[in-house]
Amino acid sequence: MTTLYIDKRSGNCTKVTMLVDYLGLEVEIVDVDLFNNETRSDEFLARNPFGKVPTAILPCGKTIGESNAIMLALAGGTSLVPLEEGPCSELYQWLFWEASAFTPPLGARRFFRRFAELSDAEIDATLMPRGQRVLRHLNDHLANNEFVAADTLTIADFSLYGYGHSAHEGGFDLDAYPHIIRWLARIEALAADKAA
Ligand SMILES: N[C@@H](CCC(=O)N[C@@H](CS)C(=O)NCC(=O)O)C(=O)O
Repeated sequence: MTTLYIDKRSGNCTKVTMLVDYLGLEVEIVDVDLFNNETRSDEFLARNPFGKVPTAILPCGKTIGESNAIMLALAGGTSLVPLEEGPCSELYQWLFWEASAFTPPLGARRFFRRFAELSDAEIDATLMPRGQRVLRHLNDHLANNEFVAADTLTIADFSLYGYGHSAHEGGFDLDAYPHIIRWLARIEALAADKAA
């Protein structure tokens, strides 16, 4: 069985728990309180020196961090990880883009507004245009694509859902991105179908 260390308030953890629910995987959940510095405890750092959630202990006994790496491990071999096209698969591109470009501005603004309770004037002013740029990019892509990385649902959809669905908590107006709104609803409907 897989053990998952998560804080439910984290969008990076949401990606993984959504996937686990979608696949109906049996996992042991260990709650970690980010805001109580539990990711910085000696015990946690001994397990994952990156000091971040999500962290997973996989059935092989290996411990890994990084939400996208965990999803690749949990969903490998399923239709959610379509790598049949080999180097022409777009999956990795979207997973790397999510971690390097999409989530940093959206996650940071959400953290500063919702959890640190900073006013807009106190938040790094570059985050809003950076966030708007990545939302525009995703919205444009979804204008012609039902899913992010393939013709069907993949882990890239879960990955971008993590901070896409909560972008409004960072002060982003999702009404400006109608294709993202429709895509979020599509992912939620597929997840709800599986749960039913
Ligand atoms: N790129 C990583 C980011 C993980 C991350 O930043 N996790 C945050 C919560 S969203 C965390 O654990 N922060 C605690 C800390 O830095 O002490 C992933 O996708 O898993």
